[in-house]
Formats: sequence, structure tokens, C-alpha cells
Amino acid sequence: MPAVIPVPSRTEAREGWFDLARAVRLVVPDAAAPEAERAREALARVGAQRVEVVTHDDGAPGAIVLTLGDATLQPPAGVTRPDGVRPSAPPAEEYSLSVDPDRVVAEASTPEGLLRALATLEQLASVRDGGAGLEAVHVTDAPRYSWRGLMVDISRHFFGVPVLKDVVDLLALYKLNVLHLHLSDDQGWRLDIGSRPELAKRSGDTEVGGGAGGFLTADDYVTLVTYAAERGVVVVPEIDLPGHTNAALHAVPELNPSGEATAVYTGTEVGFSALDLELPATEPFLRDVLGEVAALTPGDYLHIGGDEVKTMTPEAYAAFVEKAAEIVVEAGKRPVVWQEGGKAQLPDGAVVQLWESNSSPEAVLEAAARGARVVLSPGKHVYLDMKYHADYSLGLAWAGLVDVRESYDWDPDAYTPGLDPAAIDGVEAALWTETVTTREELFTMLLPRLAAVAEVAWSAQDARALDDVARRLADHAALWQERDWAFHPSDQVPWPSLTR
Ligand code: TNX
Repeated sequence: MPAVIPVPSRTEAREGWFDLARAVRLVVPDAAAPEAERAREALARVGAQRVEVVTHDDGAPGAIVLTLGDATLQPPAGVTRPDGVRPSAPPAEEYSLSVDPDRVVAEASTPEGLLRALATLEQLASVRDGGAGLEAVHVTDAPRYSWRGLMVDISRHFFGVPVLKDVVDLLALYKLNVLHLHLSDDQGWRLDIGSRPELAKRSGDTEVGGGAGGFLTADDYVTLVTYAAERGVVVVPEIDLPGHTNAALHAVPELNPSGEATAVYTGTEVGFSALDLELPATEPFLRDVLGEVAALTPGDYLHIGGDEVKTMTPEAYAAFVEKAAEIVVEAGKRPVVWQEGGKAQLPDGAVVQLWESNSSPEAVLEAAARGARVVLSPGKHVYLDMKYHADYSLGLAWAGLVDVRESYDWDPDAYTPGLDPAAIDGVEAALWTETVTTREELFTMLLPRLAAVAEVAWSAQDARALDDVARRLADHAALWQERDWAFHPSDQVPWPSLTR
């Protein structure tokens, strides 16, 4: 069977091969739509050199047809929910892809579904007798969870639009659909806010270790969000509040009880900074920042942090999170909070993100019991800033060592004792960047683990197994090398000798 990651719901091998060296007619419903452009790019990457884009299918051989049809596809195999439906009703991503020697047909009920079909098509391509082609196969597929994400911390070390676009490409290839951007922390403020230019001006050029930092202009951010949307990836921006705020306290003196700016912070401690809702400057600051981030963001969600505050009373903390969540709702978005924020009274539609795998999930359970949705980011499984092994040069180890086995071998529905699986929207990996400074290091932390996590989030629990995904990961090394995506040669994967 072809090495598709995440493993599809159903894959039936057929006889033969669709030759990509022939003249190919790419039949699309709308030649100007992003999926048509993505299809052209994917075909170019897999070696199709003669591609004509048309909108009418004349039935002749050599066609690759993308169709937006009614959702008459097979329900996903092995989905635990009896009705197969998740309450938040995100865009349907199910698709079918039939590769036969004469033609290829991708069908979905939404553009997102067609993009997922294209990711599968790209992975099916291989080279035989010196020529490129697609193994004949019929695939029907649908995701287990609607939220399949990666958080990237661009505050501890800054990464700009070119690297983040590459990350979006990686997400799209593995059918991940959320890019959560951690835009502010103690060490740096990474999004220029028009009404508060001092934030990026004073706190945009600092980072862990004293490096140059950097920040996204509003234009950069919109460019990235648009690029992601065209690939079926939603950007969820995070302004971390009320803690992890030294960059704001450094840039805006009035946010401090003393009225004096704090010093730049380039270390890696956590928990020492917090905003104070009692100060007159605080709520206007929240309204300006959250309002502007919401206005720049087409997606439904705005993350307000809420993690690791060690200097506030529980009451002051809850009041702060409730105020920030209220402002997010007024700005037309659904608030997302880290685990601890589940202690606050959150508005309808809020999402709580579990991360602390070594402590009680009480705050998550309480929030879920009041109707919040849950995204799972358990550190010991999906914190991709953890070291692969004890001697690994990059990364931290507080949540454990995380190699392919740890990131892959768990069941999200069964992970949290007492949590109704119906409350779970999905799974999100996290890449904190205290120790990650370059594009190469960033990709090395992501691969191969992120591809494994993508399968946890997309594929049915009973359709996947560690030894099997390890073999498929090995097959993908060539793809990563073509794209210049560095990876860690984990000894849990049977790499072909050429990649060693
Ligand atoms: C905990 S996880 C944090 C981050 C650190 C990370 C390092 C979470 C919500 N907060 O501030 O960067 O650990 O692994």
C-alpha cells in the first residue's frame, strides 16, 4: 500500500499506474480558485511537466479531475462518535481520490476537502523507470477530529513570514488545519499593533539569549493568514495574558503599578510577570490589542493564553481571564485559553487547551462540564520542544523525552480520565522556542514527530499502529529532503540508508 500519512480511512490498491509524463488535463470547477492553483503546484512538484488547466471534462484519458460534489462519500471508518458529527461543524474535509491508469478523480463537498485530496495525491507520486506517476488506488477519507494543529512560539525566538509559510506547507501536506501563533511573551512582542506602535517598537527586537528578534507588521500577518487560508489552514493568534507579559510591561509603562517600564527579559524563566486589571491603563490596552488582532484575523478563534501565572490570587486571575474573554467575544471571536483558564467562567463556544500532562486536568474537566470545547496538547506526547532523547542538543525535558513513539502512541479520546470524548475538538502539537533559533532547528524538532501527530489527529484509532507509521515515515524522508525540510533521524524509524 502507498505510504500515505495520515493513513486514510479506506485504501484499495488497483492495477497499474497513472503516468505523469503524459500531457495531463487538470479539470477544475474554477480555474481561479486556490485549489486549482494548489493542484498545479502539486503536479509540478511531483514531476508533471505538461499540464493544461480546463474547466470542462470531455471524458478523454489523461485527465485529473477535481469535483465539488454533494457529500455522498463513505463515512470515516472507525470514528467513535455514533453520528460521526462533531458539534462545532467546521468545514467538511472528507474526500475521495480515485487514481486509475487513465484518469484521476478527486471529489469533496468543500474546497478544504479537495485540498486534503491533493495532499494525498502528492504523497502517492513516485518514480518508476525514470518517469513520475501515481500508483492506481482508490481512497476514501475523513478526519477523526476537526482541530488538528501546531502552535509555534515566535516570541522566545522570532521566525518571520518565509519560515512560517514553509511551516504552513508542512501542515497542509499532513492535513493539519490550525496554525496557532504564540505572538507575545516575556521576551518579545511579535505583531505590530497600529494603535499601540510602542509594543513592536520597544519589544519587537528582543528575544531569548539577546538575539535580534523581529516582528510581523500587520501586512506580514495578513499575508501569512491569507497564504494559510489558501491551503486550508486557519491561523489562531495568541496574545498571552495576564502572565507571560513582560514584553508589554516593558513597552507600556502605565501597565505597571509603579508606572515604570520593566527591564527587557531574555531568560527562560516563567510565571513572574502579570498584568493588573485594577490599573486604569489595562482594560483599554486589552481592547486595543485584542480588537485589532481580531480585526486582522479571518478565523473564528483568538487565544488569550492564561498559562502559568504565579503572582495573582485565583480571584484576580479568573476576573482577568473573564474580562479578556468578554472582549474577545465582543470582537466577534471565540476565546481559546490554556488549561488553567478553565477555572474561569468562560463564554459559550470557548475552547480550553490542555497541556500539563503531569498534573490534574481539573480545570479542563470543570470547563468541559460547563460546555467548553477541548483541544489536547499533552506535553509528554505532543510538545515538540521536548528532547528526542536525553543527549539531544536542542529542547527541554520537563514533560519527558518525546520521540516518535511518545508522540504517536496515545488515544486522545482516552487520554483524560473523566473527560467526555464528545467535548474534544482535536489535538495540537506545540513548538516552544526557548532553544530553537534557526529554520533548520525548527524543522528538525517538527520532523518526523509532527507527521506522527498528524496521524493521531486525523486517522481512526484502530486504523493506525506504531510499526506501520514508522515504515511510512521512512518513505517520507525523500519528500522532506526535496523540500529542504530538515528532520531528526530518529532511531525509531527504519530510514532507507540513503537518508542517513
Ligand atoms: C510551558 S505550555 C509553557 C511555555 C514554555 C513551555 C516550554 C504553556 C502553556 N506554557 O511558556 O515555553 O512550557 O516547554
